[in-house]
Formats: sequence, C-alpha cells, structure tokens
Amino acid sequence: MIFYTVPVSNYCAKVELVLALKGIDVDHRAPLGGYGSENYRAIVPTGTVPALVDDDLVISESETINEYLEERFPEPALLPRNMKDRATTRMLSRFHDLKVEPLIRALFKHMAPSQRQDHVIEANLQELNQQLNMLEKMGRFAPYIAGDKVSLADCGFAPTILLAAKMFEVVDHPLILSQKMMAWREQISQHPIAKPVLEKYTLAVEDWLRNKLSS
Ligand SMILES: N[C@@H](CCC(=O)N[C@@H](CS)C(=O)NCC(=O)O)C(=O)O
Repeated sequence: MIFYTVPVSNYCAKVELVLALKGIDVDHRAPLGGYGSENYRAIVPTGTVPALVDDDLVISESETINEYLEERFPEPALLPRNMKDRATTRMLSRFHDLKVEPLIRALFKHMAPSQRQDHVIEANLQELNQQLNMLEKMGRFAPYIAGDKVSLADCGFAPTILLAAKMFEVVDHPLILSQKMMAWREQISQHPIAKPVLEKYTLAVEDWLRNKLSS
C-alpha cells in the first residue's frame, strides 16, 4: 500500500497513528509536485493528503482511510465490539473532523506575524474551548476518549490538540485544557506505540511554526 503524506499534516498524523497501532507497513510517499498539483491529482483526484492506494483502490479523507484500515486489518481493533459504543466512537471522530479541527485550520495563516489578527485567534480559542467542553460530555475519558482502549477517536484528537497547543502558545493565547483533557493527553502521549508517532509529529509542527514565525 502507498500512503501519501506530508509530515506537518495533522490529518496525516491521524492516519499514521492507526498505521502504527495496527503495525501496518506502508510505502510512505510525498505527493508528487505537492498536494493539489496536477501530477498528484492524476493519482489522487481530490489532491489532498492523506491518501491511500491499495492496488486499484485510491482513497482520500482520513476518516475513510482509517475506517478502511480498521476493516482490512481488524486486529488490534480501534473500534469497540459493541455496536452502540462503535456508533459513539464514530460520532466522536466525526466531531473532531467537523467541529474541532476546522477551528485550528482557520488559524494557520494567522501564525505568520504579518497576517495575524488577534480578535480571530481569541474568537476561535473561545469556540474551541466550548467544543472541547462538549467533547468532554460526549466522551468517556476512561482514560481514552471513547473508553478504556485507544480508538479511532483518539487518533484524530491527539495530533490536533498537540498542534493547537503549540499554535496558541506561539501567539501568546495558551490553550488551557481541563483536568480530564490533560489526563487524556498525558495518557495518549505516553502510549508506547502512539508516543513515537506524536513525538515525530511534534518536531514537524515546531519546524512549521518556526518557518511561519519568520515569514
Ligand atoms: N477532510 C480531509 C482533510 C485533509 C486536508 O485538508 N489535507 C490538507 C493538508 S493537512 C490538504 O491536503 N490540503 C490541500 C487541499 O485542500 O487542496 C481529511 O480528513 O483527510
């Protein structure tokens, strides 16, 4: 399988976590000509990363890729066996993609001091805190988001919260997480398989932020 990825993408890190947790070996490739390029679109029509090629199958969208990996490599399971718990886990993962991540993505351009607008950063931070409060009510945090085992839901939130914390730190509006969220963050960042993936992702984020700050 070929996995198209770029190091700084939190959506790619979301899939990287699943690959690592399931012990799946893939051929990592950077999108030829960069994402969005004509060359890359000839292989992956959406032009986005992450993307996965498995023989004649070409899929983009991190959630679809992770669900496919879960079906193709069922063990270790990253969705609960119980149908209702599985539905809840999927809801949490969708909540990440639709409600939380876009608030962070909207601030990417504000990392460059020349384009920074404090009121936008403050508004998004406030909205993020509200969404994280909601997440706490919907999740179990026992200690992982959906329960006692790492699940697909953790794989989206772990890189995005890491990225958000670094971004808000450099713009002097620290992201203050609740005790529950902090305990979860500690747990996932110390997970023996997730840890090296998240450490590698941290370096990519720090590098990206250094570039943004000097632009
Ligand atoms: N919803 C997509 C989002 C992926 C995404 O936005 N990827 C970015 C890089 S982090 C990208 O490819 N951007 C290029 C574009 O949107 O054309 C997913 O879950 O995979």
